[in-house]
This record gives sequence, C-alpha cells and structure tokens, in this order.
Amino acid sequence: MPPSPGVSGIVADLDRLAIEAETEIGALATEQEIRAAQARYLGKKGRVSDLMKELGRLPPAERPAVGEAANRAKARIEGAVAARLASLGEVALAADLARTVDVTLPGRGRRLGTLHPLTLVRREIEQIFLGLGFEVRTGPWIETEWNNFDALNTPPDHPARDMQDTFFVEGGRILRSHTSPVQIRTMLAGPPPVRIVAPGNVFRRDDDATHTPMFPQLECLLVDKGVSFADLKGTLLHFVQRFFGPNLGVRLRPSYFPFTEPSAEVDAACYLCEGSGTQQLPGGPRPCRLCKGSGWIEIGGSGMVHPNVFRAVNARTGHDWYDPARVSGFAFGMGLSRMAMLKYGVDDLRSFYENDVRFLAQFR
Ligand code: 2NL
Repeated sequence: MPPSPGVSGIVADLDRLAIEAETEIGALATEQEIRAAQARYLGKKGRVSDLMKELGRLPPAERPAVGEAANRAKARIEGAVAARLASLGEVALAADLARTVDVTLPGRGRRLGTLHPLTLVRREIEQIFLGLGFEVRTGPWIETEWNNFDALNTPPDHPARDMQDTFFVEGGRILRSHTSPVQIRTMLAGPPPVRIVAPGNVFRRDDDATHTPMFPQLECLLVDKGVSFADLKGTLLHFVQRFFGPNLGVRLRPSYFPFTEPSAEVDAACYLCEGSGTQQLPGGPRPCRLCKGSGWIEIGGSGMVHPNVFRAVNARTGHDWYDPARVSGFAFGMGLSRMAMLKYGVDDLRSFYENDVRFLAQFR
C-alpha cells in the first residue's frame, strides 16, 4: 500500500492549485480561453479531480477536511472564472460605449435649379430701368389688331399685317407681334407722364436658324412734356453702359418704323474690342470676332413717338391727354435673346429653347 498522501499535503496542494488557477485565469483575454482553463481545472479529468483521486486513500475520518478544501478550491476557481468573464464583458461594453458614430455626415445635396438666361437678362434690364424711375408693365399675348397695329400708325395694307407675318386666332384677334400694345393700353388707361418698360413674349410667323416663332422682347416708352431725341440718346447710353460696360458709346442710324418719327437703329460700341473693331492676337491684329470689325453691335430700334400714335389714343379715349402739341415721347425696343447672346457669348439662338440642362445650368 503506497503511503497516504496525508491530509495537510492534499489541502495544501488544493490551495496552491486555486492560487495558480486564479493567477492564470486573471490574465486570460477571451471567453474561449477562460472556458478552456475552467475545464482544465474543474472538468471531469481536470486537475482538481486528479487531486481528489487521492481521497480514497485517506482514512475516512480525514476525508471531510479534504472535501472542504476541494470545495473551497472549486469555489475560488469558479469565482476567478466568473470575475474574469465579468471584467471582459465590462471591457467589451466600455469599448462599445466608447465607439463614436459620425451622425454629422453631410446630407445628400439638393441640387437647385437655375434661372433661364433669358430670365436673367430680362431681370437685369428691368433693374436698370427701374433705377431710372420706369415701371415694368405686362399685357396679354392675344391682342386686338387695333392695339397691335392700328393704334401704332400701321395701316391695314401694311405687310406686317399679312397672314404670312402674323398669327391670327379665332374671334379676329392676333398673337401680338411686339409688346407695343402694352404701351397703348397704358396710354389708354391714363394721362402722361408715362415711363414704362414692357417685357414679354411676342409672336411672328418666322422659323429658321435665326428666327423662332415666339421670342421675348422688351420695349421702353417715355411720354411727358418736352421729351427730346437727346433724352432718348441719354437713356440708351445709360442702358448700354450699365448692361455692357462703362465708357461704351451709342450710335443712332436713321431708320424707319411706322410708329416713330424720326426713327433710328441703335448700336452699342462693341464691348469685346471696346469699339476699336480689332482683336489683338499673338499673330497680330484681327477683325473683332463679335462685331466683325465694325466696332459696333446692333441692339434694337428706336425713335420719337409718331403723332399719329397719340392721335389714335386720344380718339379712342375721347380725352386730349396725349396732345402732340403739348407732349412728346420716345420709344425703343430690343430682342432679349439677342441681348442674352451678346452678353453670354451664345452663338446659336436655338440653345435658349432646347431645354438642355448642360447648357442652362451654366447661367446663374
Ligand atoms: C425693334 C424696334 C421699336 C418702338 C419699338 C413704340 C411703341 C409705341 C410707340 C412708338 Cl407705343 N414706338 N415702340 C419704337 C421703335 C422701335 O422696336 O427693333 N424692336 C426689337
């Protein structure tokens, strides 16, 4: 019979084992490692069980003391397992809580649309005239022949009144061929002074590379006592210098319109070559590509309101508000697409009407 290990020997072994297990388990980093260690110490073939095999060789009276020591060791090891698992859980929780989620990520951008270049040009021109004390007035697209032609000294046999040139709609009305009916309506509604600009779409039976059947224009009318041709030229000069650039001149060339006398075509000094007509290039001077070498660009037509326009208005209202002997006025008109082409360097009129966002998004 092998010698009994003795109570004190086994109890001391169990206590040492418990300390060893506590130290080992306390240093483990994963649950898996802790469970493996737990099995190694406490499993059926674990180290505590190994020591307990000695139990049968002890005298029965000594067994309870060893059993107590074994239970103490098991409890300490279980305690070490539980403590280590708990502390690992806390570390994981702390790590979870410390994790930052960036909720400040910028939102997906909302792409704003842009104003149409013709709208931009119209608004800019309106602002210039508002600054001079003019009002902005608009009117209907469907007009009477009287407002569009008769009141404007344009007789029934004038070519503009032909079916080839103007759109006729039901009820004897027409699509206005210029915005002048807005000025006629304004004069019919009240006495001078009148200082207005009338922007809006107008319609003519034209459709080719340089004409669209609908196009926007803007006309200006000023009627008061003592209005002269110098006022017309001064107003045009102010407009050109505000719209195209300071120090640019204006040129008036004799022309003809039924509703003005005298009448003039309006040129602005070319803003690209500043009126010189030449473009400085590395290879030497060349004719300016915008004004084609003339130094001038045509921007519209103008004149002093024809007395017959005033007479037609008076005849319709029965008032003598617009007596040609007491008041005078100037008027001028321009195409807004032409203004936009010049201002933004657009070379094809049709770009304004094709609704291609790649083109339109360039203006703001
Ligand atoms: C052009 C020329 C013009 C007018 C428009 C006008 C209006 C009244 C009386 C007299 Cl109510 N005239 N408007 C005058 C001269 C020229 O337009 O080339 N437009 C694009």
